[in-house]
Parts: sequence; structure tokens; C-alpha cells
Amino acid sequence: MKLDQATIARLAEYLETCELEARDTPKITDEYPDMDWDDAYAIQDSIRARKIARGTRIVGLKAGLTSFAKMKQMGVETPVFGFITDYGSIPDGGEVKVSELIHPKIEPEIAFVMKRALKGPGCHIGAVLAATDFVIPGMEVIDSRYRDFKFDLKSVIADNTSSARFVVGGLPQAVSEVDLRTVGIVMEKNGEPVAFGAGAAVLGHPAAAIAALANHLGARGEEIPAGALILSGGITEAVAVQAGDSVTLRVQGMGSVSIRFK
Ligand code: 0L1
Ligand code: MG
Repeated sequence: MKLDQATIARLAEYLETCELEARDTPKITDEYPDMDWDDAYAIQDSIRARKIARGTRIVGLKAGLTSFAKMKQMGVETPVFGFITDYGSIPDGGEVKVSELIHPKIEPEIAFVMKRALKGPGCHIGAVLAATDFVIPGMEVIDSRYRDFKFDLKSVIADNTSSARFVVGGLPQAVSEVDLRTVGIVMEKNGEPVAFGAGAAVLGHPAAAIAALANHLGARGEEIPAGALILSGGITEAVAVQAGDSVTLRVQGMGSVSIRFK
């Protein structure tokens, strides 16, 4: 690691304050160009610890930048991992207050709920499918704290991978009932289709994103706990939203889920 504990704690407080006050910032690697991957995840861990100390529940995990469309949109080549919170959870059909966010975008995802813990290394799609309770349509509202979404991978990891809000809903399905590679999705904004895709856009199979998360955690001596809700990553590019917008995701054979922006 290149950063000392005091710097990690200070950057965590700074980035979390940007989140809570909906204030943007230049990316932190401008000031700390030598920070490494461990520093980036240590800052994210420190943000997580601050939230837990304040009584926030961590309700799940997320993989991000898992599709080529997202990687191209953001100019990066590797997935990233983060956590999702109780206050980020929006009920199906519920409302997001845009005034609490900086420049939200929304992306269509497949969410996994695990019935058993999963630990890497060596985790693969088969192990993920065997450990999954059900999959369910979901959308993630991302809101990078970095000005104009301009960041590099280390900065975005430290910023809990732009996590802001999420919604799951529709019809939960056993993984034996759906081919997650060919399952089709349409995301509509204000009734107009704005994004289309299929599950295979996520690393060839959305379960591969969960396996990558388990392997990432395994390398840190951690695991995906039983019961975890996990967002496997945007199937398409993220779409910008503003107050007054309403977004619906339809997933083939899995119903639909909606969210509104106020
Ligand atoms: O969930 C995601 O794919 C977002 C990862 C962070 C990058 C971004 O803000 O788009
Ligand atoms: Mg996402």
C-alpha cells in the first residue's frame, strides 16, 4: 500500500461527505497518483465502516463495469466491486429524490440472491448457479462523486463504485428456469425504449460477475455471505435521468420493475 492510515481515513471521510452532501469533486488520483488497488479498496472499506458505525445496514454487494458497453463508456477494462446500503434501496415503483444526488444515471441489471455463502479462489459459473437462491430484475442508479463522471478505476473503487440507489422487482426466477445468457431486456424511459440487451453482455454470463466477486473477496480472506443480494452489473450503458423521469425495466420471462425520479 502507498497511503498511510490517516490519509485513507481522510479520503474516506472526504468522499463520503461528497456523497451525503451531493457535491462533486475531481478524482482523488489527481492528488494521489501513486495510490494502489489496495489503497482504493481500503478507502471503500473505510467508507463502509463509517456507515456501519452510523447505523447504516449493508444490504448487499455489487459488481460494476462488467459489460463491454460499460467498460467502453467509462474507458476502462476491469470490473470493480462495491457494496449497497439500506438507504439506497428503493421499493418497486418508488421514488428517488434527484436533489440528494449529483448527476444520476440508471442501468439495467440482473440481481442474484444467494442461498449459500460463496468463497473464491476458483469460483466459477457452476458454483454460483448452485449457490443462487433466485435471480430477479433490478436497476442500479449510479452517481459518481467525480465531476462529469471523469475517473480512473482506483478513484471509482474508492468511491464505492458510484453506488447510490437500486431497485429490484418483477418475478424472481430459479436459475434453472431462465437462460441468463440469452434473456432479453428492454429499459424504457418515459415510455420510450432507451436500452436493449441480453444477459450475455455481462462477461458472457451474469453469473461470471458473481464468480469474479467471490474470487475478489476470496483474495482478501472474505466471502459472499448466504442471503446476500448482489447486483451483477449494467447490461447496457447507463442512461442519464432527471427529475420527472420514470424508468421501467422489462426482462424476458421475469416481469418488470420501475422507478421514478422526483
Ligand atoms: O455499477 C456500475 O457499473 C458502475 C461502476 C462505476 C462506474 C460508473 O460510475 O459508471
Ligand atoms: Mg451497476
